[in-house]
Amino acid sequence: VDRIFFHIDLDAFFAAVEMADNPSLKGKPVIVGAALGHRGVVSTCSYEARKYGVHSAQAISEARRLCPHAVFLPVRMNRYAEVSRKIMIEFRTFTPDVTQISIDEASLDMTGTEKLWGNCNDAGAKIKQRIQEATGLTVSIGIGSNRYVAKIASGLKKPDGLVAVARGREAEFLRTLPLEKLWGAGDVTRKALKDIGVTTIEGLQLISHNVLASKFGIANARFLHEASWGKDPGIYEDRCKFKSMQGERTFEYDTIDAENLESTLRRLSDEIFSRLYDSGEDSRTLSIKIRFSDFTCITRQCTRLASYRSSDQVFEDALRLLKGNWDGQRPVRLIGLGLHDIGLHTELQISLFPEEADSAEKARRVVESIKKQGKGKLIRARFLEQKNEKRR
Ligand code: TTP
Ligand code: MG
Repeated sequence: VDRIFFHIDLDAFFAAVEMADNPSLKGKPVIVGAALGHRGVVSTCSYEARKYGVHSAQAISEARRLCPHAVFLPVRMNRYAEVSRKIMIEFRTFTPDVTQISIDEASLDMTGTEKLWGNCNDAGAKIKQRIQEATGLTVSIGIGSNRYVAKIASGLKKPDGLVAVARGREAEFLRTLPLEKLWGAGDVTRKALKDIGVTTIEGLQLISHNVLASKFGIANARFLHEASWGKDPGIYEDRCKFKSMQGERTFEYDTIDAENLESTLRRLSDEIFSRLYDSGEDSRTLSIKIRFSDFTCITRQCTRLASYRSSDQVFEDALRLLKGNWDGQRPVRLIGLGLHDIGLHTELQISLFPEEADSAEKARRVVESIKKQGKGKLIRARFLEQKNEKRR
């Protein structure tokens, strides 16, 4: 099949969130970064501020010199993360195949969605409208037959851009761009390319593979060559390979105390699920690891139909695996818990269980918000009970 990818990047993300939250800032140069009077750098700035030469990673003092009348704001990372999560959820209503690249950027596989959303211009317009309605923010979209071309296209008409590269025109599209736009080739690479007489993307397309390889090594040469022809050198491949999150505890003394093992698994479940939740990604595969006193080790895993939505679900499966694989006799030295195949790939299943997802998600949010307000540590009721019992 002919595949189609959308690369979406928010415009002036942190600054745009500040402006959406405080409309009186609209139209003004807004600079988000290190707090007033502190040394540090600009995280980002509104497009109004960019006219004065302000940009990300610049010293705040320099930004202040270039644009003294700008509104300077500190970074509110929790708020941006919250908006980011909301945006990623909206993206997933357009396709289940969303690869989050950074806090404000995602690569969407939109293959086969024409019947739902129309041609790519229509689909792009719908995504823009949806994000605008949900958050008040604008996005720039690049569309292409692979993730690499889509990524490059997304940056060409910022802000509020939409650039679609026609299938079969990838190499031609790349040729029209200056070498600086070749994603993955930074200053150092460009300088080295200049040494061998390459100053344009067309030059890179035409140079002999051997010359390139002798300068950069085979792998880098392949990257540059493919990129210059508008083929995806696999820029997000490592993200598509599914990740794991794991934790483990080694006991001070080898133990056969079932309650101890259980409460350790409980804590590991909370810890790992919390990390998964923060990542905004999903998993439906769990494993436990048990290392016995003689150092032999077993791992067991299970896979659910739908993604884990709460640490209770994680604990439930972990406990079942423990009970099925430990006789209660062999002393345990270490216990571990892992979630696997982590990605953004199980969203379709979530909508099969809307109520379950909703209530677990809500409970989770309450816990998170209490944690953030610093209202003391939330302790599970059963731990309190245990403590009380011991006191009695
Ligand atoms: P970008 O997408 O690179 O920048 P942007 O969204 O502000 O502007 P645009 O995409 O329209 O060019 O980065 C996303 C956010 O990441 C940005 O809003 C702030 C943060 N960031 C930093 O904190 N430091 C940096 O050096 C960069 C580049 C970004
Ligand atoms: Mg951005």
